[in-house]
Order: sequence, then structure tokens, then C-alpha cells
Amino acid sequence: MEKIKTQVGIIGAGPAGLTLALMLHKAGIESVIIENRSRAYVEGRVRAGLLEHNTVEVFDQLGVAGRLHREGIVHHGCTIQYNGKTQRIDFQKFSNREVTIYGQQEVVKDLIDACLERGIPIHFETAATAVSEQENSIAVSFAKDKTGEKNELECAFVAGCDGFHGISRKSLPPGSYQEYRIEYPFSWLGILAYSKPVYDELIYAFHPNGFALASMRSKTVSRLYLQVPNDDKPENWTDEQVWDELEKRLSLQLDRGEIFEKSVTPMRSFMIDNMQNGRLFLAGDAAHIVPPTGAKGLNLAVADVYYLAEGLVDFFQKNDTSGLDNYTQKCLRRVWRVQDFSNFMTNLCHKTAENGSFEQRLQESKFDYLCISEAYQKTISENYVGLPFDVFQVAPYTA
Ligand code: FAS
Ligand code: PHB
Repeated sequence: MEKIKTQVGIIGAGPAGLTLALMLHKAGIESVIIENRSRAYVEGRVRAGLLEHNTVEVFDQLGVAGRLHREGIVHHGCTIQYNGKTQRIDFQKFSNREVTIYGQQEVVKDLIDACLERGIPIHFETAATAVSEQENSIAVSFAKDKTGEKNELECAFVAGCDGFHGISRKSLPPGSYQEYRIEYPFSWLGILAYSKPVYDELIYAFHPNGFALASMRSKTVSRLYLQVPNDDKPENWTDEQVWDELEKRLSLQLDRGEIFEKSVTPMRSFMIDNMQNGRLFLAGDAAHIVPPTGAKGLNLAVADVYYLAEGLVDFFQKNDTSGLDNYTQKCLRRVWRVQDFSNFMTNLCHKTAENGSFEQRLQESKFDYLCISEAYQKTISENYVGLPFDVFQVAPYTA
């Protein structure tokens, strides 16, 4: 049996776990990351693509944003389109903050490189199997190979950054949290293509056939999505059908390059209202999932670990537990805000009711108001680019 000791054990080498390890390292706090997939697998997983202003600032402070600034694409606005009519949301005018287009797999590569360069151990292909509180510590049991040999990581604290399907949320005591969940009646068919984006900024488009999103990864690679039924599969769509439907919904002629990645992602809102127990703290998708319409999943994971790192540093440097005691409360105010914004953007842009129905006409009226109201545009702008971390420091609203 292998026994490792460290100050903070981190389960998961996704954006949450990797960013937390680097934040702790910056404060001289040791951590060890346990990751059940291979390095190649986690670096190759195609997922998010948009970084909020806060996230880029965090990566700047960690000294891991060099390639991001060289290869990322800064956007000062986006377009929301309804049945072909467009309204630009001007981030510069309303928020004076920006977003950066930079694929999650590139983020993960940069963070893993930085962790390894700085001597932070990452155990790949190592599955955490259980978390158990000890008298003055907490332990993560892990399986390193198929022998099923029981190994242990003993720590002062564990960060459960193991995503929606990980073991951390399941390690919280039954009844210690309430679940909130919306399963949307549609999914996203996403493609990556060697295709020059024929638009400068992202386009979120409602069309009677359904939603489409035009994004990008570089000046030669496009990232595009279509709303599809939940039981749809990538193999149900030829490349030509994908391009035809995208052009119809976006009212655009696209550069029909080679499609090299096609996948279907279900849409859900999920969260729990307690993100900690004893020495275990959850962060990122382990505690919440948002529909990607608001481009928030990765960014919310970074916000969680920003607050968790603050609490852990205060503990180790000043023996002050207040940040850890209030961790859930601090995270949840932002989680609720992000859940609401992601749900709002999803309902604003997706086909959720029959054309001509009362619901669809109300949706159309929202877009009509968006076109005439700078207040509405500012609301979308400040949520989309990401509210500053300290904005929630004021006492929370209590009914
Ligand atoms: P992650 O899921 O990224 O990382 C968790 C890690 O823990 C994984 O590497 C996993 O292998 C590991 N793990 C799990 N169980 C373990 C165990 N028992 N032991 C050890 N390791 C374990 N967000 C957006 O903002 N925009 C998007 O367009 C978008 N598209 C998405 C598409 C898909 C298909 C998915 C699944 C998610 C998408 N997301 C998107 C959300 C996504 O980006 C997440 O929010 C982000 O990866 C969250 O990061 P983490 O919390 O670190 O979780
Ligand atoms: C992406 O580029 O993958 C992306 C951008 C914005 C979103 C969702 C996905 O809202």
C-alpha cells in the first residue's frame, strides 16, 4: 500500500483542481492531485471555449496566461439574434470588461504544464475511491492500477474537484444538502471545423427550427452548436446537413471546412446548497452544472476555487477558519447568479414552445425589449463578462 501525505489533497485535474493547486502553491501550500484519466485524455477533452474577465485575471496572477494572451481571441461584445434580427451587446460600453475565446483543452494543457514545472505532483490514471475523515486529518483512498491495491493520501483538507460524476458529492453525508435540478428537453450538437469564422464575435441565434451558436477557436477553426432533441446522436447528421441547418438558423453563409469533432451534450441546470463537510470542500462541476448557453461552467469552477484558496491560505497562514466556515455561503451567491443567468440565456434563445404560442410570443417580446433597452443590454453584459469577485461581499439579501 502506497501512503502519501500532503496539506491539501485534490481530486480531479480539470480546471478547478489544477487552478486550486497553483493558487495554493503560490501561497507556499503543498497539494497533490489525483486524476483518474490519462494526461492525454484530460488535455484532449473538447469542452468550454470562453473565459470570463475574472478567469483571465486569475490566470495572469498565476503566471499561466502567456499562451492565452498570444493565441486567445479577445471579444468586446456578442450578438443575440431572433428570427434573423440582430442586437449586439457592447461589453466595453456597459461593463468595460471583456471575454477571451480560448479552448478548455488549451487551458488544461497550460495548467498541467505549470503544475509539473512547479513540482506539484499529479497522479494520472489514478482513481480516488473513497474520502474518509480521520481524527485530525482526512484521507483519500485511491487505486493506482488494476491490482486493486488500496493506497492512501492523508491530508489536512480535501478539495473535491472531480466533476459531476466524481465521488466527492457522493461523499457528503446523506441529507446534508438539497439538490436543485432542471433537465432541459433538448441538447447541443457541437462541431469543431477547419473553417474560417465569417463573424467577428459570438452569435446566439433563435430560429423557428431551434437555437444555433456561432463561436470559434482561432482564425481558422470554428466552434458551432445546434439545438437538437435529447435522443439525437452525432451520427444522425451528415456534415452537409449540419452546415445547411447552421446557415439556416444563423442566416449566414459559412465556410464549410472539414468537420473534425462532432458531439452531443445534454443541457441541465444542477446544484446542491451545501459544498462542504468537515475537511472536504467541493468545487466546480462536482457541486453544480449550468447549461453552456451562458458560457459559465469553467468560469464558475475557477470562482469556487478562488474562494476556497482564500479560505485555505487564511487557515494555514493565520489559523483563521472563517473563510472555510463561510465557503459555501460565499460560493452559493455567485452560483445562484450564474444559474439564473444561464437559465435566462437558455430560455431566451432556445425553441422551447410552439411558434405562435403565448410562451413563444413572450420570448419574442423579451428580444424586442432587448433591442430598445440599454438597461436590459447592460444586465446581460455584466452577467456575461462575469461580475467581479468582490461584488458579493455585501450582506446577502434576506427575504
Ligand atoms: P471537470 O469535469 O472538468 O474535471 C473533473 C476531473 O476529475 C476530470 O478530469 C475527471 O477525470 C476527474 N475525476 C472524476 N472522478 C474522479 C475520481 N474518482 N478520481 C480521480 N479523478 C476523478 N462549460 C462552458 O463554460 N462552456 C461550454 O461550452 C461547455 N461545454 C461542455 C461540454 C461538455 C461535453 C461537458 C461535459 C461540459 C461542458 N462545459 C462547458 C462545462 C465544463 O467546461 C465544466 O464546467 C468544467 O470542465 C468544470 O471544471 P471542473 O469542475 O474542474 O470539472
Ligand atoms: C464555445 O466556444 O465552446 C462556447 C462559447 C460560448 C458559449 C458556449 C460555448 O456560451
